[in-house]
Amino acid sequence: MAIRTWAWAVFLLLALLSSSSSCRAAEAPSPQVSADADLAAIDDAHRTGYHFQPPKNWINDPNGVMYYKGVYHLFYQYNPKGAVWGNIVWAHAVSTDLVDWVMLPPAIYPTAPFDVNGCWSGSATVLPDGTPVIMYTGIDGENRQVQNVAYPKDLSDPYLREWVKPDYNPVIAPGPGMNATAFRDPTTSWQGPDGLWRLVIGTKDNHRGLAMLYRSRDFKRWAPAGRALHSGDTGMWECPDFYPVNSPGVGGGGGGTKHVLKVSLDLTRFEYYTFGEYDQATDTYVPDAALADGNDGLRYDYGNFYASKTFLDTAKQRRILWGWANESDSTADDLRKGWAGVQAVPRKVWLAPDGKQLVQWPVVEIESLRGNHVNVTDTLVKAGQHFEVSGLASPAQADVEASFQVMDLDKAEPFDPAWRAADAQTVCAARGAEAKGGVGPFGLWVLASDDLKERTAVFFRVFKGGDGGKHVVLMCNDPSMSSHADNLYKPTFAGFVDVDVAQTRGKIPLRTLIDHSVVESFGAHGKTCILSRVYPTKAIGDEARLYVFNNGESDVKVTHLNAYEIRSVKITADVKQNT
Ligand code: DQQ
Repeated sequence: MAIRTWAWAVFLLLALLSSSSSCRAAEAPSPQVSADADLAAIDDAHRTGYHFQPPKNWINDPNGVMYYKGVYHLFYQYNPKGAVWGNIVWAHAVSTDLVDWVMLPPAIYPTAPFDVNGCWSGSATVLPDGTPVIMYTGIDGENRQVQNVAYPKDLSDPYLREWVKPDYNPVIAPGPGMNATAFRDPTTSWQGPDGLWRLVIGTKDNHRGLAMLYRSRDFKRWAPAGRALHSGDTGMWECPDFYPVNSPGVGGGGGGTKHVLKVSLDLTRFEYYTFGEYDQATDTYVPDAALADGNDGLRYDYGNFYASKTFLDTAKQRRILWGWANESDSTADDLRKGWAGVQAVPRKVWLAPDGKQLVQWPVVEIESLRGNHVNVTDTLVKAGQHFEVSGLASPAQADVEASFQVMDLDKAEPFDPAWRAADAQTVCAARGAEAKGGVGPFGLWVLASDDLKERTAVFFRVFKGGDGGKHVVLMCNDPSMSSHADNLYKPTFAGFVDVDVAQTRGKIPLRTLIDHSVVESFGAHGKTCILSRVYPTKAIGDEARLYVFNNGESDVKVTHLNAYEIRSVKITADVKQNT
């Protein structure tokens, strides 16, 4: 016993000596080491807790999203070799609840002449017998963009781990006169009354973006319809998506089905959609007359959200939308971080009851992540005031649902007629969160530091004198003060919100999902959505704060606000990989 005590004393002494020497080392680090360590900690603090991202490397478009045998599949564009775009394969993750994910090995990667230079975006179709088939763009040996099919190797595996590419690929190649380097991203297929399958592929003819229609009886031989389902003077159309939504019966009609066509614009990197009538017999699509193509078109999201894709969740009879959010930092930042790109939370999407636009909402499963919450009710925020919503352990990973009520709509400034031709982003850039107004800006400061020098504003402004004398509601995301770091892209994002504030007695609801470097907001119950990427240096982890602010002349009441902590999702490796 005595020897043991003695041995312990020697051990402790040695341990103390070694720890004090390592302490000394820690007290006087070389400035470079310390700066690197600080940067690494900040980089780590920007990784998301519940927005999907793999442990490392570059990701972009969601691909082939589907539901199969009780499992949700998310494939996505992935560079297995680094944090910049390149070496593109289809990475694969599965989930039973759209919340926790199992990471699987890449499902589709270059193996054959028809995809030797990359496996780009595409879609999944579940055939009537339950067999899923993937159609994706392969970059062939001549760098042409061709469309290939892949089938599961083992239909009894609900994870669909392995995929087989038949030798008869490619099944669609660019025809004579077509632009072979702009011919990609096939949609999910649909079957017409004649039994033929249809799909569209994004392409361009000079500056005209096109959704080219193809037909097939057997999913193997595809014939061009020789025309576009729709086109627009917008440059290349990437990642088209075409799907039906049920219309509840606008204007007293009996309801019916509208078809949505969404495209991603390569030139501007934003997406827009139209919806209208699709005649199955003639394969014609006519968007509703009120809906614009291009810059003035409706968007799923007025922020950082691209290459999106929907699928029908047959388990819950809902349509789910996935979209990619790129980084807004520099390539050098991404290389240092070792990762780039996240997916927005999956959103349910449907047609608004008034038939004027689509509405989106985070899938209800996300709410299972909610933990502790704080609540604010009927709290007046006077002109120029703000208050902190305290009590959450970390508002850097939170879900905030609030409703604001404008107390004096008469204070709304007139809508400048010069803004009529402008988009919301231009208006909001001219009148950012710091510019005092009549009604607004009011809303949230998220990912804010306690000295408020870092903060991202999500807010509304209300103007009067819009069309028909109605108020105009603008929703903005202003990241101009979001970070002390340099070399960040900090665009002000904005969308108009179709809410008649005179009817709602000045009430405008807002939900914001905060996830370290993601601020994803849903205005007016999902009518206007804005996702933004920000990189605070102080407002990270437990140091982040959440505030309500009002920089307008009219008082604003927070009629209710619930802020929830959100637990991190579980991202696990596939157990079968280790066996
Ligand atoms: N990303 C893919 C293309 C697609 C683009 C390549 C959109 O198939 O057009 O990674 O982000």
